[in-house]
Parts: sequence; C-alpha cells; structure tokens
Amino acid sequence: MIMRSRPGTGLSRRHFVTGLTGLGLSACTRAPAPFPASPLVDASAIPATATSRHTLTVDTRPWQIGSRIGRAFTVNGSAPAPTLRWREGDDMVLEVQNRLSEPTSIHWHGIRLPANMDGVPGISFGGVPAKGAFTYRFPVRQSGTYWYHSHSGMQEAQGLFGALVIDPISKPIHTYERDYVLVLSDWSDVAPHDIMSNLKQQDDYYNFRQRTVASLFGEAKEKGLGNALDDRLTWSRMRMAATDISDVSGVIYSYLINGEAPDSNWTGVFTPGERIRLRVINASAMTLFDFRIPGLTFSVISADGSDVDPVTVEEFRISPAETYDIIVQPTDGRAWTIFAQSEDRTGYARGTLAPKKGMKGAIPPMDPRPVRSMVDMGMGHMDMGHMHGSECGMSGMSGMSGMSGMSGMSGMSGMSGMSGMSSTDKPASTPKEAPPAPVIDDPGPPPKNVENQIVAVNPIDRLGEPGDGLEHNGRKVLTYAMLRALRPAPDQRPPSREIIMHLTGNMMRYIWGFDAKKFSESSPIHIKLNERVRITLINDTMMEHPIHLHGFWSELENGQGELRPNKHTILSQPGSKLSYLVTADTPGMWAFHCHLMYHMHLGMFRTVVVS
Ligand SMILES: [Cu+2]
Repeated sequence: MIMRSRPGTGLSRRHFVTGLTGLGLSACTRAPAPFPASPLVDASAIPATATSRHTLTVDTRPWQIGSRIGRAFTVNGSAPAPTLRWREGDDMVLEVQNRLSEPTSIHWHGIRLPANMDGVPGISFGGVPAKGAFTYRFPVRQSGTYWYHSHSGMQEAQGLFGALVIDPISKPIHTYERDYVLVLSDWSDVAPHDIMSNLKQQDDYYNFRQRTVASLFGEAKEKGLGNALDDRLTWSRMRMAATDISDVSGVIYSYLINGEAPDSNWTGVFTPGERIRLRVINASAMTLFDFRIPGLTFSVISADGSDVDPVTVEEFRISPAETYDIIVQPTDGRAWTIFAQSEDRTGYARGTLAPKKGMKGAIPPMDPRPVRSMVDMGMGHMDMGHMHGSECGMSGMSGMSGMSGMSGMSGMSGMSGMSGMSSTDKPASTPKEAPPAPVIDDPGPPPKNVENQIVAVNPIDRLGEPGDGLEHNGRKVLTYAMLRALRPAPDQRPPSREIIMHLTGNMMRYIWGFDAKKFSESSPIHIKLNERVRITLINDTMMEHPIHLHGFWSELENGQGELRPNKHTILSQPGSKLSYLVTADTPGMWAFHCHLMYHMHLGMFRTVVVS
C-alpha cells in the first residue's frame, strides 16, 4: 500500500523582488532590502493526484536568493516551475501561455513523444512566440521521474524548469510512505549571457582555486621539489590547470534544493522508520553534484526515470539533466542533512530530512577538490606509472618527446602521430554485449585545430569509476557499471552500424563541439527510421560532458549484458570512451547535445534526422 506524501503546504522561502521594476534598477549597488516572503506554496510539492491537462503560463520577474538578486523565468508564478504529476497511459494536453516579450518553449526531458511535441525551437517546432501560446498534445507511455525545461535562449539557467512525476499504469514495484522531489539547481544573479561572455574571455574566470605557491611547497614535501616543479611546468606548458574542474563555480552560484539556498534549508518531514522516496533531479545549468545523506545508506531504484535493480550506496554523482530515485529509511528521529557538493567543491546544496520543520543536522566539511590527471587527458592505461588523482606521476611526462610538442597546444606534431591510436586501439576493458557493428560514421580522430586542443590518445572505459574526486573517499559511491535494468530492451537486434563522436573543445577560446566542429559548421546525423545504431562517445576534453539525445532511449553498454540501463543523459568522463545503443523508432528532427548550458550554446550540439 502506498501512501502519498503529505502535500507541501509551507510558504516558500524564495523571495519575489517586489520593489524593483527590472534589473535596470541595479540592486547590486545597495544592501538587499528585506523583501516580503513569496505567497507561493512549495512548487516542488508533488500534487495529490495526476492531471492530464495543464495550463503553464511563462513570465519573468526579478528574483532573490539570499543576497543575490537576479531575474527568473517563472511558470505559473514560480521558479522552479511547479511539479507536474502525470499518469502513464494518459493523453496529455499542455497549453503554454507566453507572457514574455521573447519566444519560449518547454522541452519534456526524457519523454518519448512525436518530434513536433519535443519542444526544441528551430529543430522540432517553431517555438512559443512572444505573447503567444502553443498546445502540446501527446500520449504518455512511460513512468518515473523526469523534468521539463525551456529550450529557448538561456531561460533554463534562470529557473525555467520543473519536476515531472509519472505514475506507472501497473502496480508500483516499491512501497514508500513519503515521496519528495529534490530539484538541484545553480542560481546566479549574473545573467547567463554575461557569464558566457566572461568565459569566452577567460575560461577560468570563475575558477579561483588554482594551485598556489603555498601548495607547491606542500607538494614538494611529498614528492620532492623537482618532481613538483616538473608537474607544474607540464601542466602550464599544456596551458591547463589541473584544478580546473568546473567552468562556473560557487563564486557566483548559489546551489539550491527545490529553489531553497542552504541557509533556508528545504526540509522534508518524516516519521522514524518510514521509507522515503527521493526523486533527485539535477536541473542546474553547469554543475555536477555529489549527493549524499551523511550517516545513511540508500537504495538507488531508478536512473533517468527507468527502474533499475536496487543498488545500495552512500553517494552518487549526478550531472545536469540526470535523475536518480532513491529510497532511504532513517530509523532515528533526528535531522539528517541532505548534502550535494558541487564537483569543484566551491559550494553545496543542502536540505534536511527531519521529524519536523526547523530541525537541523550537522553540515559536513566539503571533500578536497578533485585534481585532473593524465587519465583525464585521454592518456589512461598508458605505461607511464600510476596516473590517477593528485598523486599521479605526471612529472615523468615532461621528458616525453611527444608531449613537448604540446606546449603551445597548437601544431602538436607529437600528439597527432599518437592520436591515430584512438581509432585502432579498442580498450580491452570496454564491455560489449551486442556484437560489433560495422563502423560507418567514424570520422577518425578529429583534427587539432582552433576548435580542438587535444585528442585522447588512449581513451578508456571509466564506467566502473565513480568520477574524479570520488575515488577512495571511504564511501560506497554509485558507478554507471552498477546500473542494471529490470528487463531487457524490447529491441534485441544488434546495431547495424556505429556512429563515433569525439567530444572536443578548446578551453582557451571556450569553444565546444563534436569532432572539432561547432554546431554552425556541422551537418545533421542521419539515422534510418527503425534503424538500430551504436553511438560511441570519445571524450577528448578534460571535462565531463552530460550528453543528451532527444526522443530515444540511450541503452548504456555498461557490462550488464542484455540488462542495459535506459538513460536519456549520459555523462562522459574526461579521457573516456563509452557506447550506447539506440533504436530510432520515431521519425523527425531531434536535438543531440551536451547538457552543460554554455557548452551547448558554444557548439556542442547536433541535429539528428530520423527518416
Ligand atoms: Cu559539455
């Protein structure tokens, strides 16, 4: 028997900025005024019953989080947008009213639907015009936890997103007494276009945590001054910072749970012994979060909306656009802190599970920030000693003749000879359950040009790794390799071909793309209707990229045989190679892109045409 959680009735602590008519009246120049609390109910609360008809009114207004006053895009007056509850099998009618003086759109992330209902302006429909309306109609044929967001401009980075909860048509497989959505986001009072232009001028604009002279002495103590200096020089010749983890950091971001800053402490109430389902959605623009509830283990029951064999862990990394459902069962009637550190450890989102509101648990210290290694550079498993983490033997690299050509990051003749290895050396550890497919769309290693700094010489399977900064932290952390679907995919045909995509970028110029091309320079990827293909991602950059294919399931080939987990967003770790199978069973034009907002806008985007 499932009891629904009591719907949230508390007033939101998000604050409208009522005294300003717009951002033209610069709030930054004066101390934040005590704005009255918003009259909204908690937009994150899951409605008591499912509804197949909604009117969603999009608007914009000044918005305050803590002392940061910016502009938010709202749905029915709230940011995040209200949580919608649907029922599998229903026919949805969703009318979007646009009160903005610019176009908007709603993309139903992870929902299988006709292409013209997918909501990507310029790809699948014309957008919702300024002051206009658009009605989405489609049947729901799936269940689980998803989300919806704008695909217009950068409205999504300013709050235009909300949770989607879809009840299964058949008997649920899990029981629980409480049900909460936890929408993680990154909020800034700096407008997205300003953030992006700052990044274009200087890629580490928001990364103030470069290794300092003081830390050099620390490293010198550990590994000798010569080695420490070598290490530094190698990295500086490569013009990269080993601590360069996130493009945008807690310097300008507040990290939120259900729109609440750490201080306002979103709280979900429970009675000791209850099973609590938490639907964790990362709706942030640029932030990977490491999520845990210190002191508790929990069961991961679903990934990207699809049920998985429950896995018990203490922590997981969640990238933008991914969702994980967990069940946690605290027996102690105390306050438990929900703690989601940003990957770069410049801040955290925080909430609480407690028997009553107002209780607070301890906030743990943040972990050390991750340090990129040669593995992240695509030199994994090469015979250069141990190369993981901060203790990696990079100093030995400085003498390599191939590497010395890298100093300017252009030309790089040493590297180009090595790059050929990526197309011929299949990592032995990559699990492949489906038989190999002929490679038709392999462009070969991308050129190193202005769009591309490096080519992963030896990309490796990193599906068994929890992610940079999470190794050896003493906790049991989820990996992609642990995800196992409950049943095999309906389509067991082997792929007819393999489409190899390199994720590429130029950190210095802040350009991102696939195969060393920006979107504007690319042509569409063609897939035949009902064709089954393997998509292989090779990450030539030193950053993670959450890659989202619209319209289809991405069945991750993670070593679980036929029980490949269905994902809609797949995090590609730096220097890694992974693959997934896709059945292209719905015709139309679909978006395929990195879900880091500024990577998408600066070129890591393709159109997929299924016909
Ligand atoms: Cu990206």
